[in-house]
Amino acid sequence: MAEFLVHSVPGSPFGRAALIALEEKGANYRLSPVAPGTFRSPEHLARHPFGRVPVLEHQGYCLYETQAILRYLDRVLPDPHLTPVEPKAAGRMDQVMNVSDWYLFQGVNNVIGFHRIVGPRVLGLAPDEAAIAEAMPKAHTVFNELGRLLGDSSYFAGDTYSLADILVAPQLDFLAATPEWSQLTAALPNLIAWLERMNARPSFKATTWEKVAELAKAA
Ligand SMILES: N[C@@H](CCC(=O)N[C@@H](CS)C(=O)NCC(=O)O)C(=O)O
Repeated sequence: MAEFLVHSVPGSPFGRAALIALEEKGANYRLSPVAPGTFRSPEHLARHPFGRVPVLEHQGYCLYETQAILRYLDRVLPDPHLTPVEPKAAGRMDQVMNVSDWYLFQGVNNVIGFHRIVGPRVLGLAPDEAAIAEAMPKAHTVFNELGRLLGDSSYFAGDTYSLADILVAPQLDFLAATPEWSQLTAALPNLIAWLERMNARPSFKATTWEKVAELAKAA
C-alpha cells in the first residue's frame, strides 16, 4: 500500500507541486483522482471544506493547502532537504511562495490560465478575452517581480533548489502554454531559462498533465 495518498486532478498546478515534492523525495505515493464536478461533493468537502485540491493523506493524517503539504513533506521526508538552512535564503523561499499564491495564482493564473486552458480544455468554454486583457497588467507586475527576485540565481532561494521552485514552476508552466507567455516573458530570459531547467527535472517530467492523467486512469 502507498504511504502517501494525494487527492488531485490532472492539470492542477497546486496538485502538481505536491506530486513533484513526492517525486523529488522518491516517496511511495498514489493518486486518488477527484473527478471534475465532484469538488463540492460531501465526500470531498469532508477532506477539504473549501472544495479544492490537492489534499494529502499520510498515516491517517489529512492535510490541505499546498504550502502546508510541501512543508509537511519536507519535514517527514527530509532527504533531499528542500528548505534552505541559511535564514536569508529561507526568507526568500517563503516570500516567493507567498507571491505565487497571492499574486501569481490570484488574478493571473486563475484568470489567464483558466480562460485559456481549463475553460476550453476541461469545460468546453470559449476564452473570455476581456477578462484576459484585464489581467495582463497584473500579470506583467508579477512576472517582472519574479524575474527580479530570481535575478542571476539558479533557483529562487539562490543556489539551492527549494519548495519555492516547486510551487512556482507548475503555475508558470501552465501559463507557458498560453499565447500571453511570450509577451509576459519578452524581457525575462532568466525566467524562461529557469522554467526550462525545472521542466528538465525527472520530477517535472513525471507529473505533466498527461502523466497525471495516466495515473488517474490507472487508479
Ligand atoms: N490555496 C489552495 C489553492 C488550491 C486550488 O485553488 N486548487 C484548484 C486547482 S489548481 C482548485 O481546486 N480549484 C477548484 C475550484 O476552484 O473550485 C492550495 O494552496 O492548495
